[in-house]
Amino acid sequence: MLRGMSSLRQSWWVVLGVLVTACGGQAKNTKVPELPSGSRGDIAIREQCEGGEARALDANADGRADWRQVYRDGRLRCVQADLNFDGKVDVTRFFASDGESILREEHDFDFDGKVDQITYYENGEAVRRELDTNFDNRIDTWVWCRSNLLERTERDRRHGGRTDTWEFFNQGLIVEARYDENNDGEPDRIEHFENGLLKRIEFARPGGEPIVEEVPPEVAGRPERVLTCDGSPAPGGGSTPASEAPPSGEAPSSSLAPSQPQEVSP
Ligand SMILES: [Ca+2]
Ligand SMILES: [Ca+2]
Ligand SMILES: [Ca+2]
Ligand SMILES: [Ca+2]
Repeated sequence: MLRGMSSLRQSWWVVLGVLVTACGGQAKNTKVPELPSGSRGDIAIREQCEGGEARALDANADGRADWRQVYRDGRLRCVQADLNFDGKVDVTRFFASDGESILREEHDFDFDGKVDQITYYENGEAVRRELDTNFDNRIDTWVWCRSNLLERTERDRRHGGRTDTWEFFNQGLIVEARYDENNDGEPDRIEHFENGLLKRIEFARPGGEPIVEEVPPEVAGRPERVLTCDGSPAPGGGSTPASEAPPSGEAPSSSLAPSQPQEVSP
């Protein structure tokens, strides 16, 4: 059971890794992807991709635009890319009024025309991420990050339409996980970790003190690892908290720059 919880925690992260890998395929663009439900971001920003001065580019020189840039007052505010040349936008990047600072990025990893991940940036660093890990067009994982290390997550593990798991991290290493096992919207099982090892579990009891169960090291399973915001390997191997600040989270390098693009009419 304990190990089951541990593997559950890491399983969605493996999903993210698969998503990122899937993106590595190729890049065309006419249709803008749908946003999944459950996103907590400001969707007004999507207007940045409309109007303005649009430039369309043809990255694979097949005579069809697969790349679109939208400028306002001479500054770049939106880039849309069709990475697999199927006519649907797969990556959209939004920029602040300076035309350089990235604000938000949307990815459609499985090329079905629906956004699967939204990443929010502050000062060039990814600070928040929303994922639809099972591709049902509903966000099920909300992630908060600092210096590319996990800080906090909320997850809808059962894909029932509401949060049932809350996790808290210290420099990417889990310290507490709360689960709503009986599906009443409130956590009723709280796991406490020390140095990544499960130490104690509290079971909530209606109208009474929680039952606390100490977890002996021999049944605690393997220690959790440091988790990064972008799924990349943690600094220092990831088995202990990072002792120094890791490189700040850079924008995912989803090869947003077409090689030798040829301009075509928007
Ligand atoms: Ca596409
Ligand atoms: Ca999708
Ligand atoms: Ca989902
Ligand atoms: Ca509950």
